[in-house]
Amino acid sequence: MPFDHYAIIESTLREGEQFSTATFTSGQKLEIAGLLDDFGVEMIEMTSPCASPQSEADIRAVVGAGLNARILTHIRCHKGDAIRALDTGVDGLDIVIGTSPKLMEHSHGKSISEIIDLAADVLEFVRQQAPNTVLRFSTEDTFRSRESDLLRVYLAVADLGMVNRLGVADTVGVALPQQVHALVSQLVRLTGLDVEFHGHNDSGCAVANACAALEAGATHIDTTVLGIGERNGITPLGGLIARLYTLDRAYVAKYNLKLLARVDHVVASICDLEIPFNNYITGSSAFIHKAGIHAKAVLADPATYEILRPQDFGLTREVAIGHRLTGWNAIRERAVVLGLNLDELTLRAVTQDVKQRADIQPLALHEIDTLLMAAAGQSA
Ligand code: HCA
Ligand code: CU
Repeated sequence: MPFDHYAIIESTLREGEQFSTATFTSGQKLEIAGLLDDFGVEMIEMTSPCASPQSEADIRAVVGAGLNARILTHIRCHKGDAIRALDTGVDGLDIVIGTSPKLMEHSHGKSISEIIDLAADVLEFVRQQAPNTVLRFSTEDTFRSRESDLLRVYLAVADLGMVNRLGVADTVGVALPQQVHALVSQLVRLTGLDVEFHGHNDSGCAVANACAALEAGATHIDTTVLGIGERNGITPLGGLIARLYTLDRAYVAKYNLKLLARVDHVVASICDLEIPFNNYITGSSAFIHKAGIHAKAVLADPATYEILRPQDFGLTREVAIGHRLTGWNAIRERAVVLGLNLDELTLRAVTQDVKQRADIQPLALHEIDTLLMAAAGQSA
């Protein structure tokens, strides 16, 4: 099964650093890397050492932290970048070059033949310098590149026999799951190499596209915490986990799921963000049930309306009862919690009272408690 053998390349410390409000201090990078390692991601990708002196020092610090996760850095297809990257002691290099007509014209100005020659030159050089370093070659803006150009580049790179992994990048978040599936399947079939998927979320398909990539045989998925990255970011770590968990909990059993909320909160706070209310798993409303019909069923069996079990993530569900959509089963549950033994008629009467009051303004829990206790006093 494709989902049995995949690895997460966690790029909060690379793609995530490209998010508008992200500027990580060295201490914060070590904290985030440590948390991600405890969570169990297989690889952590860091900003190129060529970005700034601190970026280079931070890679060395994270490499020196002795984590289980392999540490990668992300560089241009450039010998000078590769020399500096190898010198930091990272386990792998993620090399990228644009292949779409737009990036060929405005990013580096090279033709496809020149890209292939450059890739051969750089990859052969890196392989000579570092026979054991894990090497990945990716095209940037893959899904706006011409298919014939992509195949020329990927097949030429695969033929060199120098790289461990090919990467495909939906740089502008334009790809559909079917397109991702078709390209990844083709690369797996034609090259037999590991394939990595990196997907932006501009049009809301980043999680679906990552899932499609895995279905097609991709071995590595790029994520960031909360999905932070350029513009509105990439596949979020929690979103990928939610997607795979709902296919089969076994697919994410290798991760320490109870740490996800902490990871999300730490990165949100460092970036001065609120976790969105509708965030996968850790959003404030992810496990709140409201309508009476939902509340009744969830109280009987949470699986009626819950595909993710909050307790697996160290979280709890909430049944909201102080609103006009409430039902008497939910009110009864509250009475039971309070140790009140009320008959159905009384509970229904309290429920009607709550609905009427909530038409004006939702009630806080303590207000419902007061109504329930008053009803208990009267019926005693
Ligand atoms: C970017 C580069 C990149 C690279 C992805 C990769 C993208 O535009 O900043 O190397 O897999 O989205 O193409 O993040
Ligand atoms: Cu990106």
